[in-house]
Amino acid sequence: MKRTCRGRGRIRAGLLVCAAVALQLFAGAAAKADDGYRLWLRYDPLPANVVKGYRARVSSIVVQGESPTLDAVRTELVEGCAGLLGSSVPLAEKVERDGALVVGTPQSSPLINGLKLERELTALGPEGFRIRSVKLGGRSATVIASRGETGALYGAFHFLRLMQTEQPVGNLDVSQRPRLRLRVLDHWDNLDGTVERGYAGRSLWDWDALPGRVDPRLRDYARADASVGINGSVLNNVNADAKSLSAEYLRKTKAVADALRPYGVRVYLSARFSAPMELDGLKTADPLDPEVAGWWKRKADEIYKLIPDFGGFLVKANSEGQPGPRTYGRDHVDGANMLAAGLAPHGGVVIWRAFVYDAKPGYDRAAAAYEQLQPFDGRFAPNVLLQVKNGAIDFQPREPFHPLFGAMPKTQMMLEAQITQEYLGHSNHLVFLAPAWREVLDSDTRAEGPGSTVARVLDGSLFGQRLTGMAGVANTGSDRNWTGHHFGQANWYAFGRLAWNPDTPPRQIADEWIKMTFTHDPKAVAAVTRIMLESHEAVVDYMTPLGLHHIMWGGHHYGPAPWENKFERADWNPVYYHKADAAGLGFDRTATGSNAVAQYSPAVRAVFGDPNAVPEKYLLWFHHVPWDRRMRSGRTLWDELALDYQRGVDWVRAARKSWDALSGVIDAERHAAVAKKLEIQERDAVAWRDACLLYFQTFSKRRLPAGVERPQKTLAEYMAESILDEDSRQ
Ligand code: GCV
Repeated sequence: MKRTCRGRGRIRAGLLVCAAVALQLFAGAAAKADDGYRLWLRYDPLPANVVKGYRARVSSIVVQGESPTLDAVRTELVEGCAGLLGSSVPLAEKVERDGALVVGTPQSSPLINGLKLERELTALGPEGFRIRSVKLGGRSATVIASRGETGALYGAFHFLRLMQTEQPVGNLDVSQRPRLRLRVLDHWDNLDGTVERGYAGRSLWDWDALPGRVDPRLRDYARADASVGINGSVLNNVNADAKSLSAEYLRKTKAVADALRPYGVRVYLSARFSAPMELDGLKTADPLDPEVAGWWKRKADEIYKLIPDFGGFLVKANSEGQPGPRTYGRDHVDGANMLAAGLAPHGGVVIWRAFVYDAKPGYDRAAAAYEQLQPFDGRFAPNVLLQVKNGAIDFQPREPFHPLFGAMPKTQMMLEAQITQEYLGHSNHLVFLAPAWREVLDSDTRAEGPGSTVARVLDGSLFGQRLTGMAGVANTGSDRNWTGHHFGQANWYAFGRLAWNPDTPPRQIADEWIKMTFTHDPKAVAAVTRIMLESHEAVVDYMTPLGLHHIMWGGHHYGPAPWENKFERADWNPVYYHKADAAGLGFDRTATGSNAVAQYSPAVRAVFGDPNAVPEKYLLWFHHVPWDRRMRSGRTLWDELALDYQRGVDWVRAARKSWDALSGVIDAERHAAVAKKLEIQERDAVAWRDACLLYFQTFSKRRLPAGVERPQKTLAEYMAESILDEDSRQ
């Protein structure tokens, strides 16, 4: 990558280069300033009175030392400060006036070295940072220091965020370190440029053009990641093509790794378990075969020669048709540990997915992962992590926490969240996912008594796991605004913020993101915050209230199809999940049914397993209950269900009104784009309500309660075709 903003003796020249680079950053953004390309790193000028306060604090930028990451720090601060403050802030070699911003590590910066911060920086680790207002040689300065250059970059982004959100920067004393070590985006990107479950255009990686041409957009991707602390990127789909491990594709991956590295983003690859057979004609991929183990070891050596900081392999094994150790009569531990042995000498990890389920007749899919993996607790190698989806089915609008959390104390466990909205209206519906993720993170597994939250399983404070992490299935693509829906950007942002600190309140995340992305207008911020914070609950209301799940149209998973029963595999059919009949609704996972509830610790089981104790939001997940069951509101189940669906529709209408009222505050282009999406969302919410209620009514045989609108179409019409039409694809 081209070096920018050089140091000693070349400050003026460096500044010009920086300014040029600054203009190039988000090149093309200039043509359409508010097309969403700049994400939350817009750096548009702050109001004059705010700038006045910051000017004295930010009068020069001092980043001593030379490296691609330090260049990135310089470039970001030069552009960010110039943009926010409305005029350039010079780079300097030393502190010559009040208001210097001094950034770096004790190794790179004699100024920072002189501050004797080693002990505190060591405690914060190479990605943590310290920001302090200090006196340097009698001048006031702000120091952003870290033990590692990536930490210094994170600190620079933190400082910029303070200004972007108009926070005081006068008397700073901030210490931060990430709670989780691996903060990774999983891209389900195929080598042909398509993205599985991607709704924002094509893949960001142009495999055909790589390694010769590296899209400059990759740097903006890396900047966005770094700005929220994301430090890893799995480039290819977990439904992996063995070719991604071929010498040809590894050279392409190296080019991507080189582009992301300055921003602290390491690349990982999804590994197809049968790759030794497909790439080199081995007779088997049996993990206990020495030839196979040797192949993987040599492959790891080959990769690390090209990419010394390669993160490791993500593996979907023996799931949905993918090969794995069980294909060869071995188990998950045999498979994961064999791969781990090849990566260990290089410091790489294996991220083994727990999304495994078999097509056994009469079983409960929600119980499958636990059955298959829990018995292996304590047997995975030290560089293996088990990546567990938030719930036991599959990224549903709402799921109770996965029973594996808390059940494998001797296994290093990561959370897999889905940022892309496979089951949540694709890139058409406005759904802010931070509250949903917090619901899982805050869930109490009770594994070690009260307070044994999923967040504490993940960060190692409950069981002492050394490797920690969180992965998010990315929602990025080649669309100009990256995520299809402008509000999809908020979920990318929120994922990074929660992976950095799983305790971050969703309200804070929304507030920051809105101010950085849309507006500082207090009324508008309040209105948009409200829309965002309420949105997840509303989508659950109009899609799957009270614990319903997986009742989407098959295949594309967009829109309602609770009637669907066409797939050969029972557990791919909505009817398998809701079990509606004349007696009632819901999946009995108690002792009278599948007894999957027994996989939770006794204290949790006692709550989830009791229809009178379970939170009603999970009622139909665990229980089959009569249509006339009295709910806590005093209403019957049928009436409650119907009113929940209606409430979801009402919410979308109210959100549309609130959004319309912001037309003068939000720029016209993004305002109109979001308004159009909300229109689709309302149409879809109505379809969800009508289709589900009409269908469930064929079992309940009850009238719709007062307050629920008459359906707009007949059940036959809804069943005739999915709502994923041309409009829904935009
Ligand atoms: C990548 C669900 C999705 C699949 C996905 C799978 C997984 O089944 O529908 O597209 O495959 O989850 O997480 O592996």
